[in-house]
Amino acid sequence: VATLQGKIKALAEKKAPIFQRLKKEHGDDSLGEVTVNMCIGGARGIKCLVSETSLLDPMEGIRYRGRTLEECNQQLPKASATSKVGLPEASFWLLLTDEIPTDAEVKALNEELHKRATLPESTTKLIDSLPKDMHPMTQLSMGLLSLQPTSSFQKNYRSGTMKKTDYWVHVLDDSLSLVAQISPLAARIFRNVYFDGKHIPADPSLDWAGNYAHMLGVNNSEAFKDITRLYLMLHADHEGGNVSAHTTHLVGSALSDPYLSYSAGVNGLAGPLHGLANQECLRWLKNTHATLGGKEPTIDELTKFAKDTLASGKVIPGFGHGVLRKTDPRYMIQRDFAEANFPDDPLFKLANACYKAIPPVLEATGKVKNPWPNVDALSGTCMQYYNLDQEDYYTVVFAVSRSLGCMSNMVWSRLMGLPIERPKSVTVDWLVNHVDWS
Ligand code: NMX
Ligand code: MLT
Repeated sequence: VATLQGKIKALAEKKAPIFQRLKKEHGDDSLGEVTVNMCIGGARGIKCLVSETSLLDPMEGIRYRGRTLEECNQQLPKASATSKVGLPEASFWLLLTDEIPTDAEVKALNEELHKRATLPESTTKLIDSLPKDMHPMTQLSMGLLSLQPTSSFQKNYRSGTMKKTDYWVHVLDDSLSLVAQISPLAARIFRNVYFDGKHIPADPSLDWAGNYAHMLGVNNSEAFKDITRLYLMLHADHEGGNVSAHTTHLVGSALSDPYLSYSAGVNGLAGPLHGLANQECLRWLKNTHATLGGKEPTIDELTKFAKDTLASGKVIPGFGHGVLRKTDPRYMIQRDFAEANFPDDPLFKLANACYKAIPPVLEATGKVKNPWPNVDALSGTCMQYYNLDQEDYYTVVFAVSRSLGCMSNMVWSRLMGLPIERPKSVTVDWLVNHVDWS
């Protein structure tokens, strides 16, 4: 923790004067106008958030601290000499410090996470008492809330002795614990819902993601551990404006602690237009596969399925994006993994056929700004190949990953002393009175 703290502090000291100069010397510079469509259109394109950890380019995709996901995958330390996947907990270090950690640093981080991973009895009791048909995301959100009394930030704020300049230290402390606890919590929910509460103990010799895969207990192969590592690395962060990151940031800006904030973020991730799309997408693929009697679909057949989905008033899950304007690089990286590991899997073949069939259907609507697949179009397909085919659980895996980005972002928000978030809202009458009707 001391090394991590020292690195974050040193980076913050480098950044602080730049931040202060921006505030003082350029505080009134314009970053563009706000139009009526932006105001009534989900704030799309308005630059009104600072998120230090990553930046999304509509064509190129996300960069973690300036590095593309391909670069992260290459440069981040690996679990073993044979693994080709950058470790997600190493991406947590990168998001926090702007540095690729050494193997020794990741090892130390993993030891720290293992130390903090125990769940209090109050949490295990609560989780074990929840009905099995309660959605796993609801359970995860409740589990995170139940951990809230352990928050160091909350305790220190309450004691009245914590200086504003020390907020981040306690947020970092909580973040490490939350990241450590979320994987056993998520695994416990999985085993309760699908395996009658037969739990698999953690393996402290494993890395954070490998251990999570191990505790899920659906597949003992190294390939399943690797796809879990890849999944958790790819979903970690997507700049600050997506619903889960933005919600976590917004709630945190009121100085709610990391558990309260991330539980709220998880609730946003549970929506079908955001993280839940991976569950919806696999369900869509499975239904299509079953309706076709398991045979390979023609493009014409898939086009008809896609049109039927639109005609029923639903969106086609896994396609489109609020910012991206081409195929999500996270989709492409998962596709490469699938090509290399299970090219003949029927659902992967179906997902590939969808890549050809669906974009023209969406384009033909004349309104969809990005007809290309996003990360959710393939993540479930990868997981089901390794026996994780309980699609209602998929968004929980997304949430385990997104804790890395949301927590890193929260540390930096407190370091920068960002204020409570409070944008201005207006009424439709106000808009009517403020536009030029002539
Ligand atoms: N299927 C059907 N209609 C769509 C789709 C889609 N995949 N994508 C966009 N549209 C519609 C959208 O509903 C809107 O219709 P209307 O004007 O009637 O309300 C219109 O096209 C314009 O939307 P866009 O400006 O292209 O997209 P927006 O930024 O509003 O929304 C998403 C972005 C991601 C919410 C939207 O593309 C969508 O609903 N996709 C399917 C769900 C999905 O895959 N979500 C996961 C996103 C990634 N993640 O992990 O969070
Ligand atoms: C995400 O990873 O959060 C999604 O792609 C949604 C987004 O960026 O808006």
